[in-house]
Amino acid sequence: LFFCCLLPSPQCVILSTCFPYQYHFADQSLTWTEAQTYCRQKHTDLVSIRNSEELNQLINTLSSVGHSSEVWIGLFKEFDWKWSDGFNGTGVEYRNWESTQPNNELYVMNAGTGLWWDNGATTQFPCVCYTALHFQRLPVVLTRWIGLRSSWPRL
Ligand SMILES: [Ca+2]
Repeated sequence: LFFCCLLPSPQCVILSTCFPYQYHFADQSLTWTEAQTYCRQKHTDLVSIRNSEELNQLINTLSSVGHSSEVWIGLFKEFDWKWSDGFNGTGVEYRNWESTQPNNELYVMNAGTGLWWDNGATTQFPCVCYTALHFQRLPVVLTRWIGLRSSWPRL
């Protein structure tokens, strides 16, 4: 789980565990490029997966809607593997290939097992999109309490 730090300051506290993205399952058969267009219109983009937590969240999202087979994710090949949303930070190299994959195709599908397969441009699957969640600020009372505590003298 991610620890969400709500105040980017020395007084930052870890309030709770949470997950920074909301995943949306789109139950219609689309090619990867159609799925990308759909996700960009309806949400933020096709989902990026950068670690096992996010992969688990993807699988949980699918099981919560009773879907246990293939979905497109945001990974595609343009010389190198890239994420549809342009993500290029920590975890950009995370992969969960099935042992025989990739085999020189362009677009990546997450199977019901959580393993990844590359596929061609005409293959159709449902997809998973995401939106980033925006966390609310700390309540004023809690912010004040943190401010007070930081002014306590050292013992
Ligand atoms: Ca393949």
